[in-house]
Amino acid sequence: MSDQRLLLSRRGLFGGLASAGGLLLTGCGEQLPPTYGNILRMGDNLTYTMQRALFSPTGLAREYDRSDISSMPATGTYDPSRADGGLYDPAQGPDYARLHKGDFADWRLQVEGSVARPGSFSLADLQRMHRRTQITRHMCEEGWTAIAEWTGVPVRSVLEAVGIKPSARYVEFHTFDLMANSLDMIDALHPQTILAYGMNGRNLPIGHGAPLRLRVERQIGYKSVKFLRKIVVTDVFRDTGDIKSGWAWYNGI
Ligand SMILES: Nc1nc2c(c(=O)[nH]1)N[C@H]1C(S)=C(S)[C@@H](COP(=O)(O)O)O[C@H]1N2
Ligand SMILES: [Mo]
Repeated sequence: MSDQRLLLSRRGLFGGLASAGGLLLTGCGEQLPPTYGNILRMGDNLTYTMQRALFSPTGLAREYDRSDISSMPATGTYDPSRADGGLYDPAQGPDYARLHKGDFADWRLQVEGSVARPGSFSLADLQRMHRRTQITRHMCEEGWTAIAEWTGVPVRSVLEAVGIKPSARYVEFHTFDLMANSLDMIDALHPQTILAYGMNGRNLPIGHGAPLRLRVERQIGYKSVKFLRKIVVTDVFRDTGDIKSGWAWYNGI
């Protein structure tokens, strides 16, 4: 409890009123995942509750040495502008093609929802912010794992820059393909949850999510969405696609 209070009440995070009531996990009821009650997602109840009970909210996923870096396949969508690859979105694919052609100079990350100062960030803006590099193991739900080095800005720093409102509970990540995802504040504010623009010391390659992808090191691979275009902070949980397509919303590792 006191850990969470510390984690969530740091300077600068709130752009609205001082009360943090909406963010604190108070009592057992709040330890249930937002998917509670969905019969198809009963497993979430156990994994979410157990993980939250067993692990500190700030506990770090293991980090590796440079010598541990392995090859990593680009999977799922490998280029959102290609109609034949992965989860192509006809509404976003052409935009992605145009931005890619311009070396992402015109790309912006929109940040909106329950925030005091909605706005957008260019790649250069994000690269000027707090930077974190981490070498971690990616674990895909299909069974393979790979180790890579990721460099980016903590989601926390971006949320501090826009100021989340005290009622804010979830952070949604929207992409240039048909993939989207959301995190609760514990995972969104975790120090290893970063928006990565670098991989293994270079710019993030297209196949791995250029120009910006999420890295959520304490959850399974599909939560680390690639090709980001928009972040929406919400007060209530909305299914961004996991549940209607049969996946768990919470999948801690
Ligand atoms: N936008 C988007 N993000 C995505 C995917 C995708 O198809 N589209 N695939 C997910 C899955 S299942 C995995 S395992 C990882 C793969 O990351 P990689 O292509 O960098 O190996 O990205 C995840 N993020
Ligand atoms: Mo995956």
